[in-house]
Amino acid sequence: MKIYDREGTPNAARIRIVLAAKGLDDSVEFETVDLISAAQKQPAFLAKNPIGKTPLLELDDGFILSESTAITEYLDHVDGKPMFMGTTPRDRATILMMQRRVEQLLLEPVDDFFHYGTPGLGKALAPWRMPEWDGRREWGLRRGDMARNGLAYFNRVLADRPYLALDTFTLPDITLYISLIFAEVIGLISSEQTSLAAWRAKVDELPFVKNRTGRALRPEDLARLSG
Ligand SMILES: N[C@@H](CCC(=O)N[C@@H](CS)C(=O)NCC(=O)O)C(=O)O
Repeated sequence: MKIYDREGTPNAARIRIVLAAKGLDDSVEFETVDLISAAQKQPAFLAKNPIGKTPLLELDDGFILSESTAITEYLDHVDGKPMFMGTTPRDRATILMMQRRVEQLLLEPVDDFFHYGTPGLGKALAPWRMPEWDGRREWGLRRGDMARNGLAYFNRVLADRPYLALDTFTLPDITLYISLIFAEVIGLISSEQTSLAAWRAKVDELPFVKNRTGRALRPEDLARLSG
């Protein structure tokens, strides 16, 4: 089994958390994709994922999956003991409902703010993610406002429950966690979000979150992003 991703990126972390929780790290070969040079938009990668995004899972028989939710669904079920996707009809449905909320209200606006409201991943990716058009930056900033509203919403949700969907850590918690890291890096987190901060500190200590592989950006990526 092979995973194509880039160390330290938010969606890579989603899958690496699942792999760590399932004890699958040693069964996986990682192939790093240089997102900053737009390798994910070149024909070799587009042949595997026409959307041109990581992570991507490739099985030994050539079966390919993209989209973190779909990859998580697959990985979570390979041992017949789903930890993140729920088992009863109500739990599964609640997980998917909250998952969609986190993506729509937080992860997607944060991603848009990063790519449209800031220099994003830089010049090589600009033709795909940061093309210049009238109002581009304003739209990015508005998506940043939406992300702030999303943060306020999840802060309220977590004021009186331990995790987003169930009493245990499930798929939408993974998505919220990586969204918080992403939002923090680009300066969207406010000190008023105390429930989120407490929840984040608790999740930081979960062994499969703490011990996941590929936590940090590669030094060369850091240098290119800050240069
Ligand atoms: N909906 C996708 C989002 C994947 C995504 O946005 N991945 C980022 C890395 S964190 C990426 O490949 N960005 C490069 C690009 O947009 O070209 C998923 O759930 O996996």
